[in-house]
Amino acid sequence: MACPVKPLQLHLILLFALWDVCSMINSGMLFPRESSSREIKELNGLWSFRADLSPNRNLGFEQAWYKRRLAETGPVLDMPVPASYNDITQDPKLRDFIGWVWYDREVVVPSRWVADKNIRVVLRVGSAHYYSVVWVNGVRVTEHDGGHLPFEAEIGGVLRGDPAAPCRVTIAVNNTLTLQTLPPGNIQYLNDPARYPKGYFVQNTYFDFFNYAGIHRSVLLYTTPQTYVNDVTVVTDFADGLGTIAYDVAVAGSASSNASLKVTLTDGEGRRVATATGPNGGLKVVDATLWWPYLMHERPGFLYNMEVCLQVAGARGEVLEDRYTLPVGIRTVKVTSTQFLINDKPFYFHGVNKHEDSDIRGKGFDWPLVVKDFNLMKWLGANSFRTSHYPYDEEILHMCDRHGIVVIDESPGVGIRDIRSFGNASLAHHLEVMGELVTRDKNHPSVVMWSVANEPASEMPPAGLYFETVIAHTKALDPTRPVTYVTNSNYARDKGAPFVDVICVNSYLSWYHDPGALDVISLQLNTQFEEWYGKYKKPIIQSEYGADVVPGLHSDPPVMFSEEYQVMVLRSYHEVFDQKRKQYVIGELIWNFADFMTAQGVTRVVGNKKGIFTRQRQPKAGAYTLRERYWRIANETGLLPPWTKYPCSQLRSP
Ligand code: GCB
Repeated sequence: MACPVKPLQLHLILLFALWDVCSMINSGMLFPRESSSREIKELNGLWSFRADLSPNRNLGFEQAWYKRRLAETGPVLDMPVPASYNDITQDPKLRDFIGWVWYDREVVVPSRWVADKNIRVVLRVGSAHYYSVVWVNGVRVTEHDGGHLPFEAEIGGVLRGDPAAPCRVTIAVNNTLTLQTLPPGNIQYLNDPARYPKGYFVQNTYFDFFNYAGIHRSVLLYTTPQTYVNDVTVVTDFADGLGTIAYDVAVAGSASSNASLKVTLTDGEGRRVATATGPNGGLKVVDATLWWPYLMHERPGFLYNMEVCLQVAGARGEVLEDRYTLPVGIRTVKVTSTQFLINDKPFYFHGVNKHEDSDIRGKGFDWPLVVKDFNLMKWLGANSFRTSHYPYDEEILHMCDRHGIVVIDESPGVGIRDIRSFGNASLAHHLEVMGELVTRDKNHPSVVMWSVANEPASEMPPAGLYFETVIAHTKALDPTRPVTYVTNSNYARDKGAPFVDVICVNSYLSWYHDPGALDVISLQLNTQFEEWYGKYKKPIIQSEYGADVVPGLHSDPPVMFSEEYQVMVLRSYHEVFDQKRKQYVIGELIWNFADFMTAQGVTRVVGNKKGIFTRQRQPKAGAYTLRERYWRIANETGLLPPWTKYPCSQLRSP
């Protein structure tokens, strides 16, 4: 039964959700960093693991598996963390498993952390997909709804309860999606006894990537003093060479009202360039070096370090300190009706869409893969990417900050296509997720825009109020960045388009529409742009376009799935981009950077093959086409250091 959203109900929900989100924001989610007052202990490596294969998937809770070592309640597997569990074994049941899986491991905690009552010990999970419950020594310490953002719990109290006990961390993770989760999904029981065994069910999803699950990002313990820097927010600006950093520090803990704060800004060489005192204020930087995107400036990704030093008097009059250092890039972002401006200069997105996806690891974070991908993006001449279709590991955003790669930061709002996913519960959760995302990523200079969703059913009547609310809420959380969602609907029927700052449109001309008809791309793409711009007078990014390629398949004249066909699709799109980027098209993001795994289906040949790189990161012909183009655009529009001038002689034609 459809659940239409009523305006009054919606606004009440919004109020509650806002309150929730604000209290969440106050709780802070600073990236863990070591300092003279903070230590970190990583819990990555091998954990014990068991999938709950019982018919109702609830045996683990019924038998309280969290009360003892997992190995004491049944057979366990070795499971690496971080990693998706799906592709680690040869068992198809585990690859396609839906329900609760259980992880545990014991950790040696330095005795000083437990003995010293001035120390807070925090357990942090970078992300686990989708729903998590966490116990320490059998005590439930937190739970989290959502598969792509961090969560944490202070566990010092539990550890001090029995200082002699080893610290056992148990995490139960459930990948079941509902119409109210982000992304949404639903479980369907197939009850025909002639065709399916008793209790048979499938999980339907409305997105095009494998629903990898498990503990996907680092798990760690970190310490802070009892009165500590809980959050930092910076907003930067500049005028006439003078950079300004407005900062706001949230302090938490018993002595927070007596804390004194000092903020020191240093440059790349460690020279002090500005100082301030108090929980909020401004830093002025004379002759500021701005943060610039890769290929837009000779010195991209410049970061200052902002150290916050908090001091309180201890019980015996001693000074207790907390120090936290935040990298800060000084830059501005603005949008006009035809341009995207970074530091008041037009910025053209020539980039990619990505996925967190690779062989064996699934969506598990992996440094070699991350660094390889950055090298490939730089090789390609890409200056930007969209975190399609969920927030990525924060380490990736740190890389973007340092390398000047510009990011459109997307929420996991992908596949909102069922009318029931526009109801109040979904909306409240979407607002909460935007709160978590903005709290985590607000200080990254590389993040220039929020994307609240990908290809929702934005033509459905509730979509207008729904997205007006989500977008207004996101802007309230962060008034400094534009907000968009990515659409594939029709320009005239799209209910949310009036509320976005930038139109992001996906289209697969000569692929899903008019398959094989390369000759219609130019006309249809031109019409697409003119209609969207004519109606909304907002700058447009072609946020997806592309074609599947089975690597090594050749055909001339080109046919679908051959390397030549992908090249022709790209070239046909590029001709139109080149006309329209003189007017209001502000970017092009290829779908996709690399091949990635999907659910099985008749249109997917072991996953989606629209990558310009294979899943193993080898270039297809389209990669060379794109490389030639991106470097040419960069050479035309950027101010490149001499070593990056693209040597055209090295171009290889497909
Ligand atoms: C889209 C989706 C993306 C898909 C892609 C495709 O529009 O946004 O998630 O993977 O099309 O290849 O079908």
